[in-house]
Amino acid sequence: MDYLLIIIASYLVGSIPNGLIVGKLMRGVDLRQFGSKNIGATNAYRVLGPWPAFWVFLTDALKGIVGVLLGQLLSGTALAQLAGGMAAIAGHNWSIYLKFKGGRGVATSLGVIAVITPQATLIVFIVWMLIVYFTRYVSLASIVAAALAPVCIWLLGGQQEFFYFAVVAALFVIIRHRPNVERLLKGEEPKIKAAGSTKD
Ligand code: NKO
Repeated sequence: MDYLLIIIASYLVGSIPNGLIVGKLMRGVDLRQFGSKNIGATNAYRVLGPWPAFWVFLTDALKGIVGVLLGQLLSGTALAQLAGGMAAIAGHNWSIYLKFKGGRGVATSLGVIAVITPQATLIVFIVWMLIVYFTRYVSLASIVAAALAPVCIWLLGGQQEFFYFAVVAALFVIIRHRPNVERLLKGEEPKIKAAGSTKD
């Protein structure tokens, strides 16, 4: 019963489309119609600019944190925390408010692992930043960072449940980036510009 409540509550929280809300509130723009048409922080940056992107990232990551905390509050076991986190990610990716469409789950997954394994989170975040800096492909950075998460947890000797959770979360991130992967392979994925840059 606890688990059902944790999963439903976290799924509903995860479903909140922050990218859509921030876009509408701050710029009167529907992110689903511009750029990559994704509702994540990257497309918010691309279409709306750095500040809206910051808010989308923060609130999307917060949904993952809230999922874990709901598991903590309503049950307390590691498994319940992971169930809450996973339900929040699923809500973000397949939102009940968006006819089961949604985002890629990168920021929300980061929120979850930030609570359960801060050390591994720091490493994957740094790797993500380096890949974005050197290649300018955010999608590539997210895919590599996600794949690295379970490896880091394993190398750091984290709990086995955390490792399995990270494998599934990484697979979610990767499958949600399918359109990006197709564009990357065709050499058509747009690179992200540095803030304030006038270069294409
Ligand atoms: O619009 O399709 P797009 O080009 O926007 O976007 C591709 C992008 C989508 O993701 C986002 C979220 C950006 C969040 C920035 C912080 C990232 C830190 C990354 C760590 C990855 C952790 C995954 C953990 C899995 C277990 O990719």
